Amino acid sequence: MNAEKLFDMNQNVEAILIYNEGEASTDPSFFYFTQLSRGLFEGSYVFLTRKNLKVITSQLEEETAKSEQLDVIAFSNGVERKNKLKELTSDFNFIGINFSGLSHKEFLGLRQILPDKEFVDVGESISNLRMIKSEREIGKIREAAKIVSEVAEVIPEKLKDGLTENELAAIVNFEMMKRGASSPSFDTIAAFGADAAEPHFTGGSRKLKKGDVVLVDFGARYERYCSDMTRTFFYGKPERMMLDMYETVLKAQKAGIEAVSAGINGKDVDKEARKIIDSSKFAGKFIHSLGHGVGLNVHDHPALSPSYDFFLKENMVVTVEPGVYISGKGGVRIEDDVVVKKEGCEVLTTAPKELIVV
Ligand SMILES: [Mn+2]
Repeated sequence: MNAEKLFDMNQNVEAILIYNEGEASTDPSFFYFTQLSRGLFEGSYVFLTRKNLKVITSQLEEETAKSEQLDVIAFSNGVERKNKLKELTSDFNFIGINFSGLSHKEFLGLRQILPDKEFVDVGESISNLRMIKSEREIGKIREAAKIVSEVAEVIPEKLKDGLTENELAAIVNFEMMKRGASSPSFDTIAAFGADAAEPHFTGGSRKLKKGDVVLVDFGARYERYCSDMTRTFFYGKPERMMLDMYETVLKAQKAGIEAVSAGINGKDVDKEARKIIDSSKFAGKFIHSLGHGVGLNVHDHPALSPSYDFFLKENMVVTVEPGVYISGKGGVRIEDDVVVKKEGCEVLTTAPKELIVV
């Protein structure tokens, strides 16, 4: 996928070798190029030239790779693996690798197997490629987004006195997997009352009680692609201030979505949302960036942030997620995933956003 573009960006590189070490150091770029939706592919390589893509993997996963119409070279032991690598690279001197996708130990190992090669870092080019999604990738994110949107609609009916934050997170995870997610795309955040004032709150034993705000930030993984969405509910009648907070964040979120379009700088999108919060009584309480890219990683490039100078391009997928947080009281965040279009954007996470008081 897009290998030619990658070679255009790195004229001196003759071939590219991406290594997926496995649990300790997974390189999502391996899955970007192969689009393999099943399997672990520990200790596997993808080898790219301008015209060809080959997967080098153990016999254990040979069939999985072949079932997705990939050109596969299988090895049965470490010696065979080394020999295959030597053979494949024998005509090339300059080999691109992803410096940030490979542990130092593996790099030293690679240098030992291929001592006469020059290794060039193509990591940044890969991350630039990965920002712009193909139709196939958008299809996977769309499905991951559909799952979370459906789950958001059943959250209100699950809320009851005494439910703990961890229990709600478990329910959300179960509901996502029931609808086809392979896993959550990150640890689900379920925060009640004052805990919602902490944007990255995890691991909660607080019990739900009337008057609490309920903030749920969750994502599904579908064929390795992620969604990421936040909805905020109220359990019982909230304080006036919390209702104002909700209204302000929703207005800012809509302004952010309104501003997303190809050719617009991410920091200007951030500014459109931020000025609504900063001109309200919640000025200064929006303490993080407006959004980030989503793809094989849940926090992918680019960022929508006051300090990130970057122009959006068609088919990037980004989140729009303003929030307001008041220590001791709680917080509100509303987050959607959107695909950048030539004009405007398409919202993938379609769960309702109007105020819900259970
Ligand atoms: Mn997010």
